Amino acid sequence: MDAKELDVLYRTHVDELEQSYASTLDRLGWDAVVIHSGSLVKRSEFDDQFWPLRPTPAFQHWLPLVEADAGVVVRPGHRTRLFRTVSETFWERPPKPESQAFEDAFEPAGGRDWRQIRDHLGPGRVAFIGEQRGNGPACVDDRAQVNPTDLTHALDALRTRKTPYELGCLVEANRRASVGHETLRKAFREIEASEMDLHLAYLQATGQDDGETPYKNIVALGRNASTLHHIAYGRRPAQGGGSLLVDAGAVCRGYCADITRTWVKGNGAAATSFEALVCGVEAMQQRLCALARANLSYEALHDESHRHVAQVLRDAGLARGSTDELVDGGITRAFYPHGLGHSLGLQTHDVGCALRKPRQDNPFLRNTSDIAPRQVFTIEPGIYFIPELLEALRARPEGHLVDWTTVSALSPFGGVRIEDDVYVGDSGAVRNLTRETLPAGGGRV
Ligand SMILES: [Mn+2]
Repeated sequence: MDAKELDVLYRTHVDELEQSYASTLDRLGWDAVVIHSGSLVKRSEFDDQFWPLRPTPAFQHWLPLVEADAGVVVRPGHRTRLFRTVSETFWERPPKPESQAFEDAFEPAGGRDWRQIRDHLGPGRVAFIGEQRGNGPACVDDRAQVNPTDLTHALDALRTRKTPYELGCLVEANRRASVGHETLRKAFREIEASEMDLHLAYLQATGQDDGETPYKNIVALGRNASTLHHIAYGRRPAQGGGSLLVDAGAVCRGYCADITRTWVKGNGAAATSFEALVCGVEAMQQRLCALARANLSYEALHDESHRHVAQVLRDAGLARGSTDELVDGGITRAFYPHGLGHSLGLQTHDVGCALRKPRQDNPFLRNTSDIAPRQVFTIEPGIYFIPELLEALRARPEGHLVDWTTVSALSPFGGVRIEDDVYVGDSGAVRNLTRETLPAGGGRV
C-alpha cells in the first residue's frame, strides 16, 4: 500500500475515531476530552538535554505528529480541534511527519499556550488525558480531571481494534523491518560482524535513527541471546560459527512492527543440535499462529505454548518426562520465562490487551484479553539457556528431568526466539503480517 492510499484510509480512520470517541464519552458521562501529545523529558536533572519525544498513544491515535505539548480537543457534535503550541526555541525543530494528511482533518485551534484550549472546551465534565509535566497540562481548565481511570482504560481498549488505516500502517512497518532482518541474516552469513556492526547495519537498511525505532534493537550473538533484552552491543566480531538473535522493528506513521529472528551457522555437533532446536521452535511458533483465532483467550494460547515447549525440549534431548511433569514442575518456565506475546500498535507493548492481570504463574504475560477481530498482537515463543534460572532449577528435585550435558553443549548459543505480528480478520481467522514479507523465522543462515 502506498502513501496516497494510506492518506485516503486516514480520513476514514479519523471519522471512525470521532464516532468511537462520541459513544465512549457519552457512555461514561464526559462532555469533552483534551488529548495531550506529551512533554519533553530531561535526560538528567543535572544538565539541559532532553530525550526525543515519544508522543502519548492516545494522541498518536489521532495523528502522526511528534510535537511536544500539542493537543486534540474532542467534543462530540463539534469538529475535533488540533492545538499546536508555538515553540519559542530556535535550537531545534520537531521532525517532519511522514504524511501531512492530518492537516485538513481537524479544525485548527491556534494559540501560544494551553490556556487558550479553555475557549474550546464548552460546558460540562471535561477530562484531560496526558502527561503532567512541562508547561502544558498545569494550565488546562481547572475543571478537567487528569487521566480518569474509566476513560483512560476505555481509550486503551479502543486502540486494540485496528481500522483499515492502522492495519495498512502495520503492514508497511512489517515490510520495513523485514528489509533490516534480511540484511542482518546475510551479513551474519557472509561477514564476521560485531553486535554493534549489525545494529548499525539494521538502522542503515531500515532508514531509521536509533531514537526512531519502536524499541531499542536487540542484537545478540552467542551466549548474549540468553539476555532477553540484550542492548549492550559487543564491539568484537563473532568468529567462526554461532548464533544470532535479532529482535528489531520499524515504524510507519507511529505504528510499530516487532519481529524476532534467530539464525545459526558453523559446523560441529553443537551447531547442528542448536539448528534442530531453532527449527523446533520455528515449527512450534507456526503451530501456535495457526491455533490463534477469535474468542480464544490469549492466556489459554499462552498455556498451550508451554505444552508445545515441553515437546520441543524433549525432541532436542534437553528434558525427559511427561508434558504435565515438565509444565507443572516449572521446567518449561525455566527455559521459557516470558509471555507468548503482547498487543501491538502505537505502543510496542500496547496496554489495551493487558487490562486484566495474568494468573500468578504467568507473571510476565502482557496480553490477557480474549482474541477478537481487528486485534494485532505478537506470537513469540522462545527457549533460552539463562544461567540464573537453570541453576535454580538444577537445585530443585525436578532438575533430574533435565539433561544437563545437552544444556552445557547448547548454552554457548544463548537461546532462540521467533516472533511474528498477526492480525485477526473479521472472519476470526489470523493473518500473519510478518511472514508476508519475511517468510522464514530462523534456522541455518
Ligand atoms: Mn515483542
